[in-house]
Amino acid sequence: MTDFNAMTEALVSCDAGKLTDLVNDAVAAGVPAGEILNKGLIAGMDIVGEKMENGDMFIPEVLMAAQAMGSCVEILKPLLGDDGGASGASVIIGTVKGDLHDIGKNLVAMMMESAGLTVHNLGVDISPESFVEEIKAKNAKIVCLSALLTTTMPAMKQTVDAIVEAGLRDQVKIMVGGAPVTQAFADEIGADGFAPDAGSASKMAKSLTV
Ligand code: B1M
Repeated sequence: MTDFNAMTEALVSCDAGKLTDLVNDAVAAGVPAGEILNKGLIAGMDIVGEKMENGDMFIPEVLMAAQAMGSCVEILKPLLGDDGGASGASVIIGTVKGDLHDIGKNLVAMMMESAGLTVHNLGVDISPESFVEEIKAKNAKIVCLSALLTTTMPAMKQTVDAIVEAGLRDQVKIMVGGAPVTQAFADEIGADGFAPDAGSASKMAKSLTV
């Protein structure tokens, strides 16, 4: 039986080598990639978050844990495929201005790519002006905004407002997500959709392109 606790422990202790071995072993044993992601990696990251909050882990260690998780997400990437069938519509995704968190945003991008969408991952700390420029440059049909900090949630509203001001609101659907984001917040800022995780974000993007 797969020992997900060993994975969370390896992640929390920033032991990238051990974590990679455990993930490879689980894959070889036929454990579904989504289960490895949720029960091993995301569960481990939640513990990292608690330790960070309590002052038991500091930024350099959290970064090491994040890098270890990122390497394992790369292993799981080809196995996390969706059922395809999307239109190939152009999607831009980025973490909003002031926010450097990208693991969840990259997972969302990956799931959307697997679902057949053409995803342009802009990165982190993306200003409202850059989102507007990229909508035009990539002829985007969906704009995805990610935020992990309560302090950067207002940048989501600023981005929606900038899209309205640029006269592009009717051309794009706007989706928002990230740990502190809620459906109520999405409604409040005038987004078209909120998804709590990468899987549902991918499904929602597909439904918005129909
Ligand atoms: Co940061 N951090 N961090 N951090 N960090 C959190 C978010 C925090 C909750 C930790 C804590 O205190 N418990 C806290 C935020 C508190 C708050 O605002 N309420 C916090 C803080 C305070 C900070 C700093 C301010 C710390 C400091 O400097 N004093 C600082 C801010 C830097 C900045 O952004 N300007 C900071 C820095 C960092 C690191 C750089 C060290 C690192 C990020 C590395 C990286 O991303 N490359 C980091 C990390 C790793 C975390 C935690 C531990 C993990 C985040 C993560 O990757 N989770 C996090 C605690 C936690 O979340 N438990 C924490 C795993 C990931 C798969 O989940 O990102 O939620 P998540 O994504 C999910 C969903 O949210 C959703 O799907 C994803 C997959 O299912 N989703 C979407 C995400 N985007 C979506 C978009 C969608 C739809 C769904 O549609 C468009």
